[in-house]
Amino acid sequence: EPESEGKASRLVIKAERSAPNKTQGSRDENAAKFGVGPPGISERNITGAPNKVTRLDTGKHKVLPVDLTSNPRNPEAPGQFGRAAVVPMEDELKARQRWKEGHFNVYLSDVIPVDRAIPDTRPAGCSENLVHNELPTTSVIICFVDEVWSTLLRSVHSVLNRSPSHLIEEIILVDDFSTRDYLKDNLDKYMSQFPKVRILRLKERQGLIRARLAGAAVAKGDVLTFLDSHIECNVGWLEPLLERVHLDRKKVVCPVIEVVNDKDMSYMIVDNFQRGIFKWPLVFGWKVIPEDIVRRENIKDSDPIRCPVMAGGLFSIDKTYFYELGTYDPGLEVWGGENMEISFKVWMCGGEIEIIPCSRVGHIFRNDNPYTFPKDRIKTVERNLARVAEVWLDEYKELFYGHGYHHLLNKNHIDIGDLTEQKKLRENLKCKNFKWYLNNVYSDLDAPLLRADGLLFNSGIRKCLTIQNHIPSFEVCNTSNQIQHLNYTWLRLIRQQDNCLTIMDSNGALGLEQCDNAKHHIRWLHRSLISDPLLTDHLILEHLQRPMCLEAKPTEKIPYLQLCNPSNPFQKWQFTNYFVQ
Ligand code: LR7
Ligand code: MN
Repeated sequence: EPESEGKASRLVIKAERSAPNKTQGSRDENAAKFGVGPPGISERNITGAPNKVTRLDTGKHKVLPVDLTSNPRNPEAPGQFGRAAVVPMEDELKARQRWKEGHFNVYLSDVIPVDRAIPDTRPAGCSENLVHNELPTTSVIICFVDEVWSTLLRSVHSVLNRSPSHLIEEIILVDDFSTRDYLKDNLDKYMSQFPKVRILRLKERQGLIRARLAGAAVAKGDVLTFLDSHIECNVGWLEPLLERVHLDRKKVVCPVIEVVNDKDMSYMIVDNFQRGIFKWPLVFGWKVIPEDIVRRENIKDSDPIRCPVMAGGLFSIDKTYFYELGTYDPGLEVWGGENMEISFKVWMCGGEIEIIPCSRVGHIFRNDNPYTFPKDRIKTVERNLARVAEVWLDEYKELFYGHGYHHLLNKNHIDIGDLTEQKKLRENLKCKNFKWYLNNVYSDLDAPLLRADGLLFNSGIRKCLTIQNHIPSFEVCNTSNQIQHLNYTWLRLIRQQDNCLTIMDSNGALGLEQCDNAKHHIRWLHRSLISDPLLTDHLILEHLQRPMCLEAKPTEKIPYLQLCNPSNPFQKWQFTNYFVQ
């Protein structure tokens, strides 16, 4: 007895945020069904990979031609041609102190020319591509809050210097209520030398989502092009984006996002063939199309890449189409999740999202936001994601909540706001459902609706849990017996239709009660949720102070809760099918 108690109290619930490893249920059928895709989407067995980047000067990549379009006045300047810049020894302390102004090397940004040249990193052939004469014009919308001066300027210069002027209707800088003096006092004067640049000042902090909407509302171009405020547009970045929108106004297109190194400000080329994807719980990432697929389907490095989701910051969209889609959900706050929302909306409501490899834009990736959040950052993003899940994921929202977001189901804990408008919009637009999206757009995602199902077998009495008239008992296992069929859900409920297995009284007797995803006292830990390898076959009621296990007592008809004991076979349970390990 003491032995088992000691074990039990050491039990730790596994961190749910570490996504499940492998799926048993194969989704190959779905992949095979996929027919609409251009190269790069219809593949099977795509293996995940981070957004790998390769330094330009490592010698692994061929030397790239430099950007001559900006014809640098000062070829020897630090950071020129996208080279790494170096902080002089005597200024190291200063550079370190200034890091926090932007969470990147602000010192170096300030010494690099605001109109520096960068290497033309486009795949071969891009510079010879032809585009239509009558391309739509675009309004470039750059939102910022407390952006570093030199970086904001470099963003604007790169747009002006590397875009055909007749295609730029305007550049709208949306100041999301910055607090820094140089942005309030000097920006208008600096930008007044560029007639196309307009500054829109928001009266209070809106967050990037509503700031973009404010920019869109005053935009006069045919196409909206959103950019972050710490980017460098590369040679010929704009024409291929507009060409694509011109060919099909429902294409929402992104440049390849390259990396401006946060430490030395060098311009780094990224690997080819990367798709924007997400993992549960709606975490954005990149996934390389495997080499054999690229070979078999003869994908060229300049071919558009269809993406299940976009990164969020850099894209072009036809303005009237953006409004047809109802823009972003204006109920999203400050930062995060809006890329998921627009991506699901575009795909499910008749559009497409593509990365255009001939269009390339460098972006400074930072480890931290250099601005403050009006409310808690984590809570803001969680709430945004919950809104997206509620509106777009249908029954698959259980996978979202089941990957570490159970607490969002507790309505007392969080208010995700009113969703009526968003749901109505989805209906009015006659959008397809999330299952369609999974089958047709993102077939390589593991998305089993349940963790496990089938019969629940007890190793001790070698019988199956049977539920008749709301009363659990045991009978000889029989697959054709419907009252033995159970689901084990992402919210960790053991469910038969609308009824869930629960504890009935203080003696530990089991019974059934109405299922409700918000109820935490009916959740059971099993298998991959339990860190103790000796207890993974057990079913542990989650909410109790001291972990208690479901046990089949050979002497009783009804299962009971008992102290967990790793070696007790009457506490070991197995479902017929597991969809995650
Ligand atoms: O409250 C705010 N108001 C703003 O105007 C917060 C931010 N902003 C501005 C900010 O100054 C910046 O220009 O909005 C822009 C984006 O904010 P970042 O740079 O802090 O975001 P990020 O680059 O870390 O994050 C990515 O995900 C965000 C999720 O909401 C946005 O979609 C960003 O645009 C997006 N950036 C990219 O897609 C670039 C590539 C990153 C990747 C992958
Ligand atoms: Mn950014």
